[in-house]
Amino acid sequence: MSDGRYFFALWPNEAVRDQLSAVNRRMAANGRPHHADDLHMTLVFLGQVADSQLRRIHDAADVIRGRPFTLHLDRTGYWPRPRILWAGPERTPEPLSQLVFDLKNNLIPCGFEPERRTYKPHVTLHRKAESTDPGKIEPSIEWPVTEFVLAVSGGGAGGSPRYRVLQRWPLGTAGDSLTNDADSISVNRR
Ligand code: 2AM
Repeated sequence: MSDGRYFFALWPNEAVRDQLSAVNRRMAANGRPHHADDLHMTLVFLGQVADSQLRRIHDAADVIRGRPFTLHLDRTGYWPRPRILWAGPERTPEPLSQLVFDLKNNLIPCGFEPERRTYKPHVTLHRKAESTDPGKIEPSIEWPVTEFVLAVSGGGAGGSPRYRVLQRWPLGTAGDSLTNDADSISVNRR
């Protein structure tokens, strides 16, 4: 069992990340802002994973086809109990719901119980945030989603990013995966 907590997510490109960071700065929510490189939208949270499960988790993602789509991040919100300030879409696009559904479904044979709570797409901007005045993001942030990733938590010391992207899968082409080893990105065809 490795120490990190694993999750499938959407990871923003640089332009989207910069716009999210700008919204975060404008909200000035005190608390702990996420490092810009950590901004992401979780699809399915896995938690700790046994080494023996990792191969099967990759296999579950390999067969996802999905469709590219655009995510309109048009609002911020605040959840008082976890004190999280987030950005998200007013409406969940159907290809996003389908992607989450397919991932959860494919992960059942790997031993993961699907989360029962309704999926609420959000990008956490700030933790331990003071109550802020959530509202619309105008103009909305247009996020062209063309891939999903497997990421793991573990860093975060000394203000460095907390999360690391392990692997990327393009949407629309089942069976191809993009590995992201340090700074080199290559395409694996199985
Ligand atoms: P959050 O941003 O709403 O806290 C890595 O920790 C990612 O997984 C974060 O995006 C976090 O969501 C999410 N996450 C952490 N613990 C979780 C849990 N128990 N259930 C669902 N998602 C979780």
